[in-house]
Amino acid sequence: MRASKLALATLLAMGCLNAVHAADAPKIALRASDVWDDDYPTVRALKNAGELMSQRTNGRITLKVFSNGSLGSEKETLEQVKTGSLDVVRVNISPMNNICPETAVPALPFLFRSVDHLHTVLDSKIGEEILKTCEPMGYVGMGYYDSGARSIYAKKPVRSIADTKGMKIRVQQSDLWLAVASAMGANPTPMPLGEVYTALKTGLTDAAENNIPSYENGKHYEAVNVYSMTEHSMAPEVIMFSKKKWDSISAADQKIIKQAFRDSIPLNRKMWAERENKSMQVLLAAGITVVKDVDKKSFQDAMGPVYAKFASTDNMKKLVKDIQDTPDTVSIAAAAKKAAAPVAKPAAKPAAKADAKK
Ligand code: GTR
Repeated sequence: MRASKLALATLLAMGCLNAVHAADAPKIALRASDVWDDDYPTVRALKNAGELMSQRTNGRITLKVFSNGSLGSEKETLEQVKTGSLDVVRVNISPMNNICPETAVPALPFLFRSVDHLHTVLDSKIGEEILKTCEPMGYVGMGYYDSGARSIYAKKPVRSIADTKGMKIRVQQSDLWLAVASAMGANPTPMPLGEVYTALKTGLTDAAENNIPSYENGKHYEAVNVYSMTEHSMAPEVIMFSKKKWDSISAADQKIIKQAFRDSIPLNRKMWAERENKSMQVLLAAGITVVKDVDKKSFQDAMGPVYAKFASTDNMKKLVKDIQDTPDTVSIAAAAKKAAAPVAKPAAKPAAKADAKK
């Protein structure tokens, strides 16, 4: 015992402990799930996180990404993550709402004023605090990916809340979304993403709501061809790690894994912005009608009951207020990039012109 303590002390003194740790550290082969295909910004970012983990550990920690929902729907894969049969899942924050109620806050309608506002909040301690509330439920939040703004699509234009009255609309599997659609006067049907195309095609629902890339990539535009820019929610995507698995990983490896996910966020944001543009081009080329003159205020004014029900506890009210009070500054990553960028030289004064005038 004394001898091994002595050996440890010697190793510490020689600075060899890291080398010993690396040699002894176990191989970790992680599995992740995503409902979208390999080209989608969330899947590409997950793969990037995997590459970073692998590079930083000489291939000791790996992440295999199962795309296209091959391991199940978001609800099903969240269950697998809880039991530990799956390590990581990337989902929209909405299917988490019934699991850890604070996650309903960033999905609340008309909460974020801009993408900058959203990024600033998610990058701040508010974003971290919301993720932390899921740990007792079996999920360790690794961070957020972009999901843009969600709008309604149907066979007819939606210009104000009068147009959603009685509309059969598909919503995500979350009580918050049932309440949002009901507040719009619509009849909501919750279902997984994989069933939306058929529901729209067969008329089981008249409408759905999602961001531009989902409307395009899910081919939902083939069934209903009017996209109305209600932009009623900016519910972000989240990456959730199985708490069961997490607790079996050393603190040093946890740090590497979490950092790799964090470092994949700027790439995700860049790819997301590009994808929104690309998807819009595809939709316009397909002859989709995009309605921009939406009376958003008519929707916003109806959301009081949703806030009353879902921002009900003191903590949730505080989160809402803290978010509203957060200024629309650029996100931490963008600010750092801006700070590092060379300052542009001021344009030369038009001295000659002034002189000529004299
Ligand atoms: C998308 C999101 C998916 C899924 C989907 C939905 O924006 O990327 O993960 O949650 O919305 O509406 O089911």
